[in-house]
Amino acid sequence: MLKRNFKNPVVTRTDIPDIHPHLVDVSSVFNPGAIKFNGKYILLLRVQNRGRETFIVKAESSNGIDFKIDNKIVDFKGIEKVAEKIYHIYDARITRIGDVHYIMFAMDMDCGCQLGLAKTNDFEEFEFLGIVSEGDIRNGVLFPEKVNGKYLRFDRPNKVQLEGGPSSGSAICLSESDDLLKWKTVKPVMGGRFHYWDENIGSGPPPVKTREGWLHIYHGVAMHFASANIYQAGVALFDLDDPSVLLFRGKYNILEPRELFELTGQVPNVVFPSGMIVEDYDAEGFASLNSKVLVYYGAADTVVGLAESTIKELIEAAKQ
Ligand code: BMA
Repeated sequence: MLKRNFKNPVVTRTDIPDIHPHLVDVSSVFNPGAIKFNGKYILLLRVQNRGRETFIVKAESSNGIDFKIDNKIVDFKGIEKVAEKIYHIYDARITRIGDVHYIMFAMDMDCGCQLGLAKTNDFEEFEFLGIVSEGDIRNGVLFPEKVNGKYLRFDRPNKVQLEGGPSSGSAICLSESDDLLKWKTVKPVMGGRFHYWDENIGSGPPPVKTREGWLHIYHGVAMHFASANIYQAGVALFDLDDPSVLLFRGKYNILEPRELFELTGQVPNVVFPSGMIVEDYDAEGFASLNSKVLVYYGAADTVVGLAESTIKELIEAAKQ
């Protein structure tokens, strides 16, 4: 039900300039965070080199479709002070709270996957604020405002499926914090639906405030096929005053791998939504019903796709 942009994929490996010594003739670019800042569409891309190392690189556009890629790697100042080895940072999600933009990302470390938090005021300088998780966890997405006096996020604890293999999880949790640094799990708010399209799940882009609730796009993995897991996107609505309450959850996915660039690549059969830009908000800060919505997603862990919808259509899909 999301409509793909006809220029898809909108960012591919050949768009990434060589950034010596880390990024030369890169392998892939996917799972971007997205936000509109000073009228420009910003992506924080996950770029992977041939050593399968990943780096975050910024891209900018004036129309949301044609992106100019920075010729430097995002430097999260202060991250070098982390004593333990960080193998990768990836899958950045961007949330504006007040005038500050926060970036939450996954960090692969020996102790498992952690969530890191950084902030920026201008998308030029980035300050690393710390590791904001304990245990193996991924897909952390901050809410754009405090609710009942607390900062909130959705996150997704990993459960290891195969020894040494990729880990995923089947429950999205709500967590709360007073300072954005120390977090406490409130409770699991949405589980996987065994036998259907979303058996394992994780948050996509950060939740969006609408008159009908917190609108949340997430990814679901169908794991009951013989040779490949299928990653799709779906949508749910959570209560505005108590986001631990799931109001509606679409029965059908809203985007599934169909195009060749989604079906084949490093990891076949993957659409992984990670960035969402809402064009219009009303005077009280709610996303307008008729607002256009741009959803940026990683396709086959290889390229970046763009698909469009409206707030109204997404709410309807959640209620279906
Ligand atoms: C998930 C994460 C994503 C990745 C997806 C598909 O578990 O690792 O970063 O895009 O799998 O491989």
